[in-house]
This record gives sequence, structure tokens and C-alpha cells, in this order.
Amino acid sequence: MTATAAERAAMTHALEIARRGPRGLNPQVGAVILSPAGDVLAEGWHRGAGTPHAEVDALSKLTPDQLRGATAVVTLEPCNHTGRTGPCAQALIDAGVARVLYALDDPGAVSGGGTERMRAAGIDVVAGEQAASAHALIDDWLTVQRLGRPHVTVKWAQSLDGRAAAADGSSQWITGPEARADVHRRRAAADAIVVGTGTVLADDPALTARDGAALHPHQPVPVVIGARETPSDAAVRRHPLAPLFYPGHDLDGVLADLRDRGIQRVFIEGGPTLASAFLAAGLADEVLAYVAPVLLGGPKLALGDIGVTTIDEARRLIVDRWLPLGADLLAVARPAGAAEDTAGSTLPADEYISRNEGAA
Ligand code: AOF
Ligand code: ZN
Repeated sequence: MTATAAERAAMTHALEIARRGPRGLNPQVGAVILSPAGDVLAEGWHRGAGTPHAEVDALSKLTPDQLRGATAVVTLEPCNHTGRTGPCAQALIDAGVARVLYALDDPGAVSGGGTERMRAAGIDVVAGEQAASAHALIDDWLTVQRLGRPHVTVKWAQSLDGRAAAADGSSQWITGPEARADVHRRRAAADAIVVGTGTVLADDPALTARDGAALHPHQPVPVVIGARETPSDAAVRRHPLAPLFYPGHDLDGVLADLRDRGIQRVFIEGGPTLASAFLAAGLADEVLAYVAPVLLGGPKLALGDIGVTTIDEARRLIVDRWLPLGADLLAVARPAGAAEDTAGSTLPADEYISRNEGAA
């Protein structure tokens, strides 16, 4: 049997309360328990790694009598593993729940399989209700599960002739205010913002996400990669979040460490050496190129060596959007040939941006 009206409404609510939980190592998950008549008995949500899962949070609010024959509506397939907490599939079986409706399969090799376990115990299990909305909610987390690393956006601003700075290194400002405001909105949608030490020394960026002069309520963690020392009076040291410093150039190692910290989206902001290194390593899921109608000439190119020596090796991109921003133009692009949903392209970029807007 497909979902009833009460179950559909419960799923919509479960997706809302899931957002109360933090983005991080674990997915945001919501659960609602309904009586056999379809009345809401309890709700629960997951508050982050190490805390009870959404189903268990909801179950804990009810007596055994209330639970017998109830329906559990959950945004993610109830887990089947004993991790930091016990398996939710077993908790639902033990509670005597008659029916479970969930939105998305758990992609985890270890955590998945809850459906089979519950069905074997006689529970009526229905999958896929509002799966698209659930996917949109935890798309970043799913990307991390799939790639084993955070989603990576490589951003740069360039002159029409492909330069990132004038010959003397000065680069403020190539693009206009609309393009810069767009960068700040996209920074706010990321969990971390990454620069090389060269950019810290040349530009002294604050690496905050700002709306005019005001700090955006969601700030990405500032990350500095490279061997050189960040000066004690560098602006990045005054960022509201403590910066992470990675000496050296082990990009895979940096991404793995960021993943382990629960970071799901990173924004690579420069300069050309770092952007080129991420592109050369095939570690860019999204490219944002802001192009300004100005000519700079000279040697300061937006990108250096990305491992392309002949035209056959050119990195072809698919442009999802050409976006005019004042006098400038933004290309929102991704590598051609990347698996369709590894690039975070399942959601329009604007949805990522709006997700963190107003989030604390
Ligand atoms: C659920 N309900 O609310 C969540 C689930 O090691 P643990 O115990 O923190 O488990 C984390 C894994 O459990 C996580 O990677 C994901 O597969 C699943 N998350 N499952 O049934 C929940 N948050
Ligand atoms: Zn669980």
C-alpha cells in the first residue's frame, strides 16, 4: 500500500524537523510516529554523531502500549548497524511497530539493510515517499558517502583575457560588486573555504561570508594550505571560526581530514596555484569562473599547469549556467564526464545557497 494522506503529511513534517539537527558527520534525519488511526504520537530528530538516531528519539517519548501497531515515518531508511548507537531497525521491531515508511535508502555498506531486517520481522515497509526532498536535504552527506571526500568547488575571478592579477600581483578588484556579493552568498553555502598561503600573503583575505558589512549567520571554516607561515596579524586569524592550517600540499589528505571533521562542501578560493592543483588532481566537482570585462595582459594567469600539455587532454566542462552579474559573467560549470550526481549537480546551485541562508 502506498502512503496515506496522514503519512504524507508526517513525512513532510519529518523533513522539516530533520533540519533542526546539525550538518556534519551524520545525516540530518527526522521521524514521526503515527497511531494506527493516523494521529501524530511523537516526533524525533537526530542531533549529530554520538546522539540517538531520529527513530529512537521519537520512540523514547512513547509507552509500549502506544507503540504497538504504530507507523513510523522516517526520512532515511532505519539503520541496521550498531555504531555509536544500536540499530534502529531492531528498535522498531522491538517496539512492535506495524508499518515503516521512509524516504531514502541508507547508502552505507554497514548501516544499510534495515529494510530486509524489518520485513523479515513482519513489518510492512514502504520506501521512496518524498525521496527527492530527502535527497535535497542530505545531498552533501550523500556526496561524501559516494566520493569518500567533501564536494569541491573551485572558484576564481579573471579578466576577459584570463588573468587573475595585474603584472605587479594586484588583483583587487577585477570583478564588480554584484559578482563579489554572489561569491559571499556561495561562501555561506559552504562548510569550509580554502586558500593557499600565497593568497594569504598577497591578499590577506578575511575568508568570512558577508552580506554588505554584516557577517552571514553561517560561516565556513577558513582553511589555509601551504608551507609558508601565516603572519600573526593576518586577517584570517580574526575569523569568527578558528582557522585550520595544513602545511604541505597533500590535497587528498586535507580533504580526508576535512571529511573526518564533518565538512561536506568546500570552496577553493585561490589562488591560481591551489586552484590548478585541485583541477590537476581531478578534485573539482564544480568550477565557478567569474569573468570581468577588463584586460590585464601579462603573466599572472588565472590557472597555471593543470596537467594539460596537448589539446586532446583539455579539461572539457559542462556549463550548467551562464549568469550575468552586473557587468561580469559567471560560468557555473562541472567536469564533463563526471558521474552525473557526483558533482552536486542534482540541485540547482541556488538551492545550496538558500539552504544555509539564515541558518545559525
Ligand atoms: C538512522 N536514523 O537518525 C540516522 C541514521 O555511528 P552512528 O550510530 O552515529 O550511525 C551513523 C550512521 O547511521 C550514518 O552514517 C547513517 O548511515 C545512519 N544514520 N540512521 O536510522 C538516524 N542519523
Ligand atoms: Zn539508526
